[in-house]
Amino acid sequence: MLNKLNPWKSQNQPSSLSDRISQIKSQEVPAHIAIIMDGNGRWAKKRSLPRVAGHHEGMKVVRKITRLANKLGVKTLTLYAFSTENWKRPKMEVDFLMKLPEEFLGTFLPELVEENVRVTMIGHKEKLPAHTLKAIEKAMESTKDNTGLVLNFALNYGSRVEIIEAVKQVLNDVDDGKLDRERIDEETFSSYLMTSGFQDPDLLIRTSGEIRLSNFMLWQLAYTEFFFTDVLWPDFNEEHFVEAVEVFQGRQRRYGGV
Ligand code: V07
Repeated sequence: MLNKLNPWKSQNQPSSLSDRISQIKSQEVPAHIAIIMDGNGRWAKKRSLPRVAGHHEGMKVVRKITRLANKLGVKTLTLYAFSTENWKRPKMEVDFLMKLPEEFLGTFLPELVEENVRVTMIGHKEKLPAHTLKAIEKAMESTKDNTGLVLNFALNYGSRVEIIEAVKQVLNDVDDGKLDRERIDEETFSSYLMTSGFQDPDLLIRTSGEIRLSNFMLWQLAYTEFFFTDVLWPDFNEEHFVEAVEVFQGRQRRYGGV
């Protein structure tokens, strides 16, 4: 690729990751990136390992990508960690997954605090085990005043239920006279969703070759750019993330003029 920043650099030489990062930062960086982190089970199967080994490896990738997103100046990173459908998996797998937030935060929370990252969550808290919720609430509390990257975990999240709950709340507020039905527009309705206060994602990444949304942020993704890759989430690295952002910026340039 042509190196626009440094004309002295050989143009046949591949750009280093740090060059690509500087290049990205000199352009418009997607403010909100959402990721469907798929392919952990398949990664494990390929290695004859139990599925949970894939989930554990996937958790390490979350750290790497969080650091990089923060470095790039991304404002919000939403990660789909557990869907409402995932309860149907074997109990031992669900139990393992529900321990990952504690493990992740047990070692990574000090760095998140240090790096000015704010931890948030969307999804239904009620069904989560107490130990899981406790760890997440501690992280949210100790990072609530941070002003850097917002690291938003979607946990026990499903978009259709989110929309139905929002409709019910809108109806309640209309019945109670708190909301004028004529004032219901896109912005008002958005404020009833779990993502109230977040801007819509600019870029959605889904790993592992599946080309579908799987009930993730259906309303919020209406105008989002999609990046699908065959790479399995545990194999997803800094280069892959940088590539997704480069592709996003390329698309912005192409229709940016009109
Ligand atoms: C989970 C690892 C990533 C791949 C996808 C499935 C498995 C990090 C968290 C997490 C959640 C909340 C929080 C801090 C960390 C997590 C689950 C699964 C359920 F505050 N990774 N990860 N939670 N996986």
